[in-house]
Amino acid sequence: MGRTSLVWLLVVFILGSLLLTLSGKFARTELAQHVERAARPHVTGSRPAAGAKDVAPVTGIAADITLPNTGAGVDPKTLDAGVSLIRTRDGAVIPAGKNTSGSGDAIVLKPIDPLDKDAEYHFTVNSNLKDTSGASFAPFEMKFTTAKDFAESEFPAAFEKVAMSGLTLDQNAFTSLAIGPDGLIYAGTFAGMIYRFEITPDGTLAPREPLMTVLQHNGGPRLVTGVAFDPASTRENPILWSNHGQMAVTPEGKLEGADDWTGKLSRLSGPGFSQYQDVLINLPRAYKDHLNFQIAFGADGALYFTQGSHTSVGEIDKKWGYRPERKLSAAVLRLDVQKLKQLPLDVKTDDGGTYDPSAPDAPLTLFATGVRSGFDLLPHRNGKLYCGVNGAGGNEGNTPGSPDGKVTALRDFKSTTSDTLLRIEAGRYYGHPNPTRHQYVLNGGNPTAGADPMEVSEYPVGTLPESNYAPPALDFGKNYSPNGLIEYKGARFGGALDGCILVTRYSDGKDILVLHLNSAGDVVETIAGVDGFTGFVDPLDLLEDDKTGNIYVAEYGGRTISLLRPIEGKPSRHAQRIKVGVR
Ligand SMILES: [Ca+2]
Ligand SMILES: [Ca+2]
Repeated sequence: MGRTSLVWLLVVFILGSLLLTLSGKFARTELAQHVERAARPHVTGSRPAAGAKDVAPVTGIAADITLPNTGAGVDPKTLDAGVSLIRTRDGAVIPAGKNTSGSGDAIVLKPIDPLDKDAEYHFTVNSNLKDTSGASFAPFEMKFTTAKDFAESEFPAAFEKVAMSGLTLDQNAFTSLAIGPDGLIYAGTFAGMIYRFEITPDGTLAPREPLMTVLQHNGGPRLVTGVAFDPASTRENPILWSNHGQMAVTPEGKLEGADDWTGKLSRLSGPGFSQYQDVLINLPRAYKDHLNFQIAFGADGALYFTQGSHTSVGEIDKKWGYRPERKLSAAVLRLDVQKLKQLPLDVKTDDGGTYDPSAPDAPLTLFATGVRSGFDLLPHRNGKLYCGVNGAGGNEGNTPGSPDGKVTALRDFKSTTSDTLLRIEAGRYYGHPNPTRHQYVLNGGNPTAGADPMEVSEYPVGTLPESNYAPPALDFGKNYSPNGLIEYKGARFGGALDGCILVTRYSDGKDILVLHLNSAGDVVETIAGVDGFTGFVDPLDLLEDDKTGNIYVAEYGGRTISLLRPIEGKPSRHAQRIKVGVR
């Protein structure tokens, strides 16, 4: 066993201990555990949904599950016998890859070849599927029908997915990727260590010892959401910025229960990145998984990141721990590093804090607002700043009403809102209300009795959008969870991917979607089904090595990183290309 493996073992052990200590906080009563053992693990829903029609024949099937036995996940060895997809017409069992997510809350089945068009399939889970405690799943079956008119076409780009051994984490997950001036790949994790990898000549990654600097300076695990290298970094003096917040997780693996004001932006430098400096402290932190997200440096030299919302749709709600929006939440923030003086800068705005982002010399300011959950920011070579946003889940929130009564509050707002791509412009509002900033109207409001752009039909007709509201550049649909964004660079594939935005779709999709832009920066076409871009387990962030065109994908649920290598001269044959109307 090599030295690297020993270091990894040590890391896994330390982390395991940390997590055990942490989860002790959430220990359940024996009675609750007993009640839970009595229940069987079972499927709670699926995508596509039961009875769905016009399903794309290139679909994967995801089943959400409940695992009542504490500590027990899906036993992967039982997936083959316990989960299947069958063509109704002839009972043919469809060859497929079967997987479970790392947090164990889903089963994913991905057919190896596209399904037939206009055919019924049934997806079944039987009692051969077990959790790791040996308990059988309750049987489940659902049927769906594939689309009749489904146009697949060629797309000049294709990739091969290369499995890499020795990268899968235990009790931890990758959240963010960056490439350093030293040619190493850096990966932030939800427990605070930043892993490093050497890129070998064939593109596969070889682990180096991880950086423990963030953990060491914060007395334990931290949820690292973003890592980015300062543009002033050199090979000799790399400077790594990291956004992170309190790591709070339930025994089921849900990121919940964090304390407010625990977000930080920190700078790591020096030999082995051992020098640690908190630059911003007391950033807002939502009860759930919204915090200070990924970092991007703009062409203007400023540092940008999105600060996630504290609520589902603007007003306090139960699922989000009744925590109100803050002056800096649900916004794209801009840090002018030249204006920083004494470090760290305390940016607490309420609860005893006095930071004012609109003060004349404020280093950290509101660049754009109304951005609910923008995990990644992409400054594109076309000069535009893009952000993928997760919409609100259904049945969970409240929207605020305005004190003057002009905007009606919506209590128990039921709708799921769309996931979107935003083109972020200074001073615009993108639709997530925040009463502390006197922003009350969700998305496009409901100005007329007809269909309005991004309307919220629950509002009374006549509810105008906020005056600086900007609609999204693209509506992905619901429950896709667009997260990591990159601009692909390079002339391979005849330039077909050069300048396209690549976005991971974490939930539905489990893939990388290609967004083709026109010269004005509008999305004019979406391309799904590129070879190598499908079948991930909760893909979160991605990265291109510009030298090779290789893409690295952080799979949060898969707890690993996948390598996608370009294949020249062999186009993808099952791409789904959809033209998008420009607004
Ligand atoms: Ca309307
Ligand atoms: Ca990223």
